[in-house]
Amino acid sequence: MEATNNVILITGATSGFGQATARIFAQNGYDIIATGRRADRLETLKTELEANFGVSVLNLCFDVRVENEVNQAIQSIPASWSDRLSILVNNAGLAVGRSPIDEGIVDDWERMIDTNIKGLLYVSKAVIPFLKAKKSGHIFNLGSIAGKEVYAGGNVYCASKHAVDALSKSMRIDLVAYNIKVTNIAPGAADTEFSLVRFKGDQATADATYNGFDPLVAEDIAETIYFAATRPKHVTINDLVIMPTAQASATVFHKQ
Ligand code: NDP
Ligand code: 8X3
Repeated sequence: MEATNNVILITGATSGFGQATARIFAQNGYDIIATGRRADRLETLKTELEANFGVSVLNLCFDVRVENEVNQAIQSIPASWSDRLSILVNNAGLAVGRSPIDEGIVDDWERMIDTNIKGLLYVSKAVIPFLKAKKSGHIFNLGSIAGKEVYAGGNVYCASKHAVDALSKSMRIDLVAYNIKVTNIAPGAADTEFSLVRFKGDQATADATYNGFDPLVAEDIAETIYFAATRPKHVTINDLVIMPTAQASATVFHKQ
């Protein structure tokens, strides 16, 4: 039987926002293209989603920083999937370190710039032709409150998310003639693996990030993406800042 489900491609589906987004779209009948570097996690997710929701999951294991890996992976998508691809979620990203600018580690800077900016560009360039061909589609870019404001030690991460913010605005202009919606999602503090990655496996420091208040959870962002993706054809939600209730800005928290 010919597959008819819409398809969503999510980068960074092995954890956090990406994984929760895969789950909510699968629950609502989308076939999922799940990507990330950790193949074992992709396999576990595929087994779970196919068993629980009766959808199909195509796993693509690649590093968004490596342009030819991105291109090979995207070009390997069978036409029976790419023809139905309607949503791209550019979610893969990370912060590494939180040092004053002069104490920053160059390798950390490069990981953030290569993943958050260049990776998003490589994936977008490879996927957009599928959407353009259909003259419809929806791209979600995971920005951050760090793409709207800056904070001490946030320097390069904030710069990378300001770049995502600018790219969301630019993509919207470049793609409007093709009926392609672009939504920038800018969350505040969310309890995922983000802080564990930022603090290089230091669990105590990662946990301390969320002490004394209720942070966002991955499902809060997944539900928001699903809401924005299911507005009527003539409506685009351009930009959403989503904060924990106890967080008023990048730096102002009400902690108990
Ligand atoms: P997680 O660490 O839980 O998830 C990050 C995901 O990105 C993982 O699936 C990881 O997969 C993937 N990823 C990272 N580097 C690469 C790479 N080089 N190639 C392919 N995939 C990669 O973090 P979140 O879910 O919190 O973060 C998702 C996005 O949301 C990021 O862009 C982050 O900057 C942004 N964000 C997070 C906030 C937070 O407080 N949590 C707030 C605002 C924005 P794998 O390791 O398997 O490759
Ligand atoms: C992640 C949120 O405040 O740590 O983008 O930058 S923050």
